[in-house]
Amino acid sequence: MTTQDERQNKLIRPSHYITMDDIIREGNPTLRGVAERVALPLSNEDILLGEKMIQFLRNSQDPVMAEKLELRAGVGLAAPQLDISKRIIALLVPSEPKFDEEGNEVPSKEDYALNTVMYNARIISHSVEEAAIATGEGCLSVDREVPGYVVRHARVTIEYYDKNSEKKKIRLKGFHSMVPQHEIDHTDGIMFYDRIDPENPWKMREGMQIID
Ligand code: NB4
Ligand code: NI
Repeated sequence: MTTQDERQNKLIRPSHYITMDDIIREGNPTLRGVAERVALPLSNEDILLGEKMIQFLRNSQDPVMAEKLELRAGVGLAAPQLDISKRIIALLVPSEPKFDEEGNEVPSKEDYALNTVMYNARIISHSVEEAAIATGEGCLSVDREVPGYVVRHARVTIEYYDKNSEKKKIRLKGFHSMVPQHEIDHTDGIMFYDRIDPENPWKMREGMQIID
C-alpha cells in the first residue's frame, strides 16, 4: 500500500523526472474522482509538484529529452493523472512560431504563450459560444485515438492561485482556453471523450468555433 503523500514525495525528489510510467491510464478510478482543493498558503510539496509537472511538459516538447525519456508530447498535465487527487494543473503552450520578411522562422527557444501552474483553478465565467480543436483531442492517460469534436467553451475566465499562493484571474480564448478546460476537467473526473457527441462525433454545432 502506498499513500498519496508517499507517491507525491517520490515524484518531487530532486533526482526524479516524471515519465509516462508515472501517468495513470483510463480504467484507474482516480481519473474519475473529483480532486481535492489544495491548502493555502501552498505547501512546499505542492509547489514542487507543480514545478515537476512543468518540467515534464518542457521535456515532452524537447525532441532530445522526449526521445530519451520516451515521452508523448503534452501542453498540459493535471495532478490526478499522476494519481494525486489534488486540484493542481500545469499548462505549457509554446508561442506561435514567428517569421521574418523572407519567411524564415525566427528561432525563439523558450517562448511560451502559457507557462503556468494553477492551483484550485475554476471557471468563473464563460462564453455562450462553443469551440473545438479541429483535429479533436488526445490525452496522455488514454492510449487510443478517440476521434471527434470535443465541445468546449470558446472563452473562459479562470480564477486560480499561482505558485506564490496569490489569487489570479485570467481570460483565455481559442486554443489557449482549450488546454485549461481539458485539465480542469481532469480535476473533476471528466475525460475529453465525455464531450464528444457519441451519435455523430464530427457533427458541426450551430455557431461552434473550429480551432486549427
Ligand atoms: C492535453 C491537451 C489536449 C487538447 C493540442 C495538442 C498535445 C496534450 C493533452 C487540449 C489539451 C495532455 C493532459 C500536443 C500538442 C502542440 C504544440 C509544441 C512542440 C509538441 C507539441 C504538440 F502535444 N495536444 N498533446 N496532448 N493531457 N497539441 N502539441 N507542440 O497535451 O492529457 O491532461 O512540442
Ligand atoms: Ni488529459
